Amino acid sequence: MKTALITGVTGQDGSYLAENLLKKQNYKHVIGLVRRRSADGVNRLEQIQTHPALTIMQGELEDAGLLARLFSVYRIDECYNLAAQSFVRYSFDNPVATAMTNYIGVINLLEAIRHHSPNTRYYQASTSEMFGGLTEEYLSENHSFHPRSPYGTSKLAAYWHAVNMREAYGLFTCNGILFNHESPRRGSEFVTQKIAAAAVRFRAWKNSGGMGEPPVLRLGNLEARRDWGHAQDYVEGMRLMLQEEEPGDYVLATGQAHSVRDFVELSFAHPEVGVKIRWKGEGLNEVGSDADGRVLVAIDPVHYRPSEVHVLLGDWKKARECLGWKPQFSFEDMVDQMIRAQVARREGHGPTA
Ligand code: NAP
Ligand code: G4F
Repeated sequence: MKTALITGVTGQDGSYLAENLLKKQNYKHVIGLVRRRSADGVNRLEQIQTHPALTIMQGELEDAGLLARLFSVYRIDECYNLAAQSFVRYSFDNPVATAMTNYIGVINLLEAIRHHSPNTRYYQASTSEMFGGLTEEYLSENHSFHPRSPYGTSKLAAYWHAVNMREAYGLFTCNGILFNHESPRRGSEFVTQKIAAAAVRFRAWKNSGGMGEPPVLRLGNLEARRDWGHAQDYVEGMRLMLQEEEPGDYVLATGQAHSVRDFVELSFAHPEVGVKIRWKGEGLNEVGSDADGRVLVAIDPVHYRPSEVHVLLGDWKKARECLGWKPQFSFEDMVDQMIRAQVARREGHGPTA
């Protein structure tokens, strides 16, 4: 019977991972690290908040002393480090805060493990952003890195720190190099959730009689392509990595890329929304309209990034062969789930996150 610590438990992945572990027979205790908020920040834990095997502890990755105490007091078998400043756009304006959580926080955690609990198995939430998106190739664990944002550089530093602790001190550290994964619990500023919310906002406008102008979805780069999977599949992959005999680094991806434009078209074409988007114009002047010529999508350069990650496409062969991992949700299933969850939320009968 194991004890697991999840940092970032209030996030998209952390909440799914906590549910995943609590459903398994062999976890007697799941500890979730939560940072203090001025308002309630545990919406995504609605379904498990009162589970007897879940303990919520307050703390942040920047607090080395707290982490040391945590690993001295509890016998933690597995540590999943999912806490991060995870929004790429924000990292350009806030590089130091991003590095403090995403890199220094990882040093703090691994020092606590090294000194107080060297047998703890450690999962590091690494990312396809480390590759930088300058090539159309399928990206595997062996591909070189070229991060294109302060977020990417902070995550790459953390990646190498986890590898170094494995090589220097024999710690059981794994990097999950995860490509984008989404779900109804995705944060509202990420492009997929932003699009799903906008499509459903348009549906509400239409259903209430369509008076005045429809709401406009303002986006940045429509041509960016991502290998989008479903978060519930990916948290299972994280768990599997820590069950292996030897530590290692694994890509989790689907092997299919879609553009932001594809995501818009599919979301608005969803049966709940029912609009075929027609594109007109170029660059900053491009707009997406409905059959009556009403503008529903426009470009706002504020969403462009100083340097863009153009395309990410993952090769997940190692995860398939070594972990037996395989994504279960298709891209279309995921979009469908996100739209339906937005509809339920808007109509007041869905989970709040
Ligand atoms: P998310 O929804 O943004 O969740 C991030 C979590 O980290 C939240 O619980 C957040 O707390 C917590 N956190 C932030 N700063 C913290 C700090 N200083 N101390 C303690 N906790 C802190 O992210 P996600 O999508 O679940 O992603 C999970 C991890 O995987 C992240 O490390 C992310 O960088 C990485 N990743 C994500 C993807 C993806 O596509 N989702 C792909 C590759 C890698 P609050 O709730 O208080 O904000
Ligand atoms: O949804 P995004 O903000 O996700 P991004 O930057 O790919 O990062 C996510 O995935 C990473 C894994 O590769 C994680 F490590 C990271 O933590 C995070 O979860 O943007 C996706 C793409 C970008 O190319 C962006 O330029 O969508 C483009 N985009 C176009 N318009 C937009 C918008 N992104 C956002 N957030 N908002 C827009 O209006």
